[in-house]
Amino acid sequence: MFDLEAIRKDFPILERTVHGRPLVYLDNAATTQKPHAVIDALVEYYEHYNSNIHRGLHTLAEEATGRYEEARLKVARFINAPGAESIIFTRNATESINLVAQGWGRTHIKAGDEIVLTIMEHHSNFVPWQMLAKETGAVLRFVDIDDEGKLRPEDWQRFVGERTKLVTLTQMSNVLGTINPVREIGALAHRYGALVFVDGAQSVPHMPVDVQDLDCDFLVFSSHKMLGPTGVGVVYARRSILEEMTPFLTGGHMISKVTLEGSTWNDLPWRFEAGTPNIADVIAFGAAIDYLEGIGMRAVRRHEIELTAYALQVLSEIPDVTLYGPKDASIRGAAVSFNLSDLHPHDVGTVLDSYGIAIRAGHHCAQPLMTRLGVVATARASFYLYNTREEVDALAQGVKEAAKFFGNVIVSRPRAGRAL
Ligand code: C6P
Repeated sequence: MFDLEAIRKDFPILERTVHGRPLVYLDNAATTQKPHAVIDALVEYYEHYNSNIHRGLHTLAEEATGRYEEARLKVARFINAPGAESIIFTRNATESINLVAQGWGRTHIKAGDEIVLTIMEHHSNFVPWQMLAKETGAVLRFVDIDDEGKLRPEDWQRFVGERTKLVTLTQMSNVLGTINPVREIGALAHRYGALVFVDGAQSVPHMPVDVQDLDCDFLVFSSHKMLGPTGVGVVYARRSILEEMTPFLTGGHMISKVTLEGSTWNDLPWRFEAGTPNIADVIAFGAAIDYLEGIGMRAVRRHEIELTAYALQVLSEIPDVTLYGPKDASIRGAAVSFNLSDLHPHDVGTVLDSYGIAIRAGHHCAQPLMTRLGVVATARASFYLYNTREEVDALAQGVKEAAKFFGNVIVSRPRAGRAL
């Protein structure tokens, strides 16, 4: 059963106040709060078995190694990866993308090859490929969106073809909330022998994701966006692809043998984890996955659909609010971007903060998308499993207060903004 009151009690930070008001935390697409179970796992590691892993033979080292590798198994099960050797720990989703762009891209992408992306990509799933294209002479092709912020099948069907070597796209937009048809696009890419890279930074925390069902070649995401600590990212890749990839970082721990003439690499997945890893945070990430599995990802998704539908409804009733992204909450995620007349979203965010409401305002690391929308920035509220309808009401009330506060400067609908 989805017991919202009990869930909220698991998150100590939700008890705090901001500017004398209860915290309303609606910045979950940036990072999420942590339950006691995750915080306790960190403390337990440092108080009871702090040790380096894979190196020592003593009890502490064995305990830490066991728990670290157990977290890898949990991650593999969570996304239904065929084996734990397909799971590599990095620092964040951004590093995960760079690992693939460098480790796979540099050896497999040649001049004239095409990499297909979408206009809604986060900079982290854009800049590494842009760099790779510059280095190799490959061509980037961007699939556009329709008026509701969705990809049009006729567009990606037109863009994917004989020259495509990689299709890389987000499964859920951090700005529009759009959920992309990754399986269908991937099937087309595979027909042309291209690989499929999925940015799951926003999808994996919020909905069931099964890499075998998606039939993707790579999937990346971050622990901190799914109740886990900062400093842990994940690469999932098919084993056969990992076998052929070059290590991104080299040095200790990732080698098999080092001589003056050269080095050979460790087995998978350790070949891609150079140096002492982020042991405590990986173990606590395992606790975050246990927590999410205890609630159930279907239940998380159901709750977010309800909240998003409600948020879209109440925000759309406020005069001068422009909403971006699909209108139907059942086909989108819980990141809701909006603008209030032609106010700068930073001003809206500042007023909301004075009521204890945390949202994000800015370009959300998606400047090409902002350009496409004809805006420089948006305000964004993003929900998670612990958010309530009352918090959505507080958001709507705060936006109305912002409208009142800046009343004198609100003269019309946004000049630059193009509603999606
Ligand atoms: N988006 C947001 O507020 P990192 O920072 O490496 O953990 O995740 C990068 C990233 C990659 N892809 C998508 C779709 C993302 O949303 C993010 C992070 C945050 O929207 C911080 S900019």
